[in-house]
Amino acid sequence: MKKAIIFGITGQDGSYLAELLLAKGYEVVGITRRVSVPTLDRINHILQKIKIIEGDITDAFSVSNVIKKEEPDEIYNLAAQSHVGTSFKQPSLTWDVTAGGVLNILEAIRYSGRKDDIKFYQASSSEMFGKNYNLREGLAEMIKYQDEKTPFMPQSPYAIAKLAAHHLVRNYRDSYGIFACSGILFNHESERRGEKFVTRKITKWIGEFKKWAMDCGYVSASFDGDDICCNDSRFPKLRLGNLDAKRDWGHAEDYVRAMWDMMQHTSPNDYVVATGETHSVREFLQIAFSHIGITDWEEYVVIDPEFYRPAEVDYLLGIPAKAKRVLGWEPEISFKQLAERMVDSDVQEARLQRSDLQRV
Ligand code: NAP
Ligand code: F7E
Repeated sequence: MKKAIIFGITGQDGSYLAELLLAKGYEVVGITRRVSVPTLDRINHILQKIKIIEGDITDAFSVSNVIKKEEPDEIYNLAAQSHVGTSFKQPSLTWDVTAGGVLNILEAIRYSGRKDDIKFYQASSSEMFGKNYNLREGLAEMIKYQDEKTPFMPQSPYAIAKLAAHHLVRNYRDSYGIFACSGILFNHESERRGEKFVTRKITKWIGEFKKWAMDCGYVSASFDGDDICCNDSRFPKLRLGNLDAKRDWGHAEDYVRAMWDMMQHTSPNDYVVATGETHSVREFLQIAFSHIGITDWEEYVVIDPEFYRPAEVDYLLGIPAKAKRVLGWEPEISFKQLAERMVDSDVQEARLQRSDLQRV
């Protein structure tokens, strides 16, 4: 039986990866940080099958102790301060966790006495490309894209920390022969996505709005100032930032498969993991709202400068040709399926909540 350690097991990807590894017969050890309230919601359903150890990747001692004691075959590092907007407000913490934490793990592997027996996966990000892209001819026009050969030009403290970590991984692979690979993952979402990321923020709002509208009859909904007014109660509009940003959005379930595939290959390497399609935030809004029967979504959204970033990444479209060629990996869940699954899940979740929580 193989043993894997997952740093970041309580996050979106950590929960899906833990499920995948359990299904493949792994012994799974998850590292969770001490918090004042439990953050185990995403892994509650598998808690009996995994081992949880308290630790923090910014604490080099706890990282090296757990690696020495558990003697894993594989280590997946999914831990990070992963919100780009937050990284502008907390750059130092973002750096310590997202870059420094990776150095702690790599050093711990190097001095574990088992450096040739441990494989390491690092969660790199398409944010590292920032403003850069390559061009190739499409049917009607030139297509902008990113792949493993696109130069990096990060646009946020988060992306810069991820890029430092990315280079550390390559350097430890070259310098010490550690089996270390990075998945350059483009945006991936799911029903378990954090609520501050734009897709989930939208679908969560839709779920709560639908519940509220149904509770109050929704026969005479009208717009009143900033909020939506229905009979005698109001519902705040959805406040968003830049709707023109384009992202290559896939489903997290598909992407954790790619992580495992990389670790099973005979040699370590870096791979772009993406769908090969790009869509704007507007397109996501259109699909998500029309899934509950609303076609004029603009009436429900307010643009709020609070959600604009000091520097933006305007366009991401990843070409996963290397992952397909070398690993045989391909995504299975489409953009439309992703958006509709997220809406269905949030509509269902809101339905289970008490109706008066939504009223203001
Ligand atoms: P997520 O939901 O934000 O999960 C992040 C995880 O990191 C959580 O388990 C969090 O623990 C943990 N963590 C944060 N600080 C830590 C610390 N100091 N010590 C130990 N653990 C810590 O992120 P995700 O969407 O699953 O993404 C997984 C990884 O892939 C991240 O590294 C992210 O940057 C990267 N990535 C994500 C995407 C994407 O689109 N999802 C794309 C490219 C790369 P708590 O639960 O306690 O907060
Ligand atoms: O923003 C725009 C925002 O926060 C997507 C992380 O997983 O993927 C993620 O980073 C776009 C941006 O994701 C709001 O300006 C508009 O252009 O959902 P997001 P992200 O910044 O692309 C990469 C690959 C990672 O590695 C990261 O860890 O949507 N946007 N209005 C908004 N974004 C947010 N969050 N909130 C808004 O209200």
